[in-house]
Amino acid sequence: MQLHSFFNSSTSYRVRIALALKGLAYDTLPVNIRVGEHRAADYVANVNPSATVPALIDGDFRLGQSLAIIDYLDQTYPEPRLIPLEPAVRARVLELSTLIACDIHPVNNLRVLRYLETELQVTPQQKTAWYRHWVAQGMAGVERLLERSNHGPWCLGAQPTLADVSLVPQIANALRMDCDLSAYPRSLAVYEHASAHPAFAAAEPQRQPDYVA
Ligand SMILES: N[C@@H](CCC(=O)N[C@@H](CS)C(=O)NCC(=O)O)C(=O)O
Repeated sequence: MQLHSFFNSSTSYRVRIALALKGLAYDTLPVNIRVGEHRAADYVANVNPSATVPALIDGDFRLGQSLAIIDYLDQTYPEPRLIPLEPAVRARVLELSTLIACDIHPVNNLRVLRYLETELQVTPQQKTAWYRHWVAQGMAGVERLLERSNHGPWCLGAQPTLADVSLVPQIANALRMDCDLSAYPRSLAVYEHASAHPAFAAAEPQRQPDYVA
């Protein structure tokens, strides 16, 4: 398998964690989103019509959208399962994962931040305020979900799931942007626990071949 990935992309980070948890070997094909490689005509036409990273190549099969990729991996390589089968547990995992993937990540994505800067001409301070506002609002929701359902050490039980795979990159991004996360102790405890896990560590941005400091 091959993964079109950018080291600092949290959606690529999700897929890297899933691949590592499942012990699947893959080659990284770096796509530098800072210089717009994800919008190159060939990439959009032949790899990922969403014009984003990540994209997975498995033989002739090409797939974008991190949650769809992880679901595909879960169907094709079910051990360990990241999206549980039992309906109520599965729903809890998807509830937490989609809060991150659909509510927090999209409003703080690179293209949104660049639009704020270049089209709406907000100041750097306003851009940072925007970023931190949506992290705070979203992470408060994550923390409330964990207060209801988290008994540690992972988000929803004794094994990592898509919820952890989604949460860890989101927290890593928020820390990189100097967000104050002290109000989310359960989320931070999961993050600390995951950081010591080899699969989560292997997927970290600084361990990727395209990493630049
Ligand atoms: N919903 C998509 C989002 C993909 C996405 O937006 N990825 C970001 C990197 S984390 C990207 O390619 N950004 C490029 C841009 O915003 O121009 C997924 O989960 O794969």
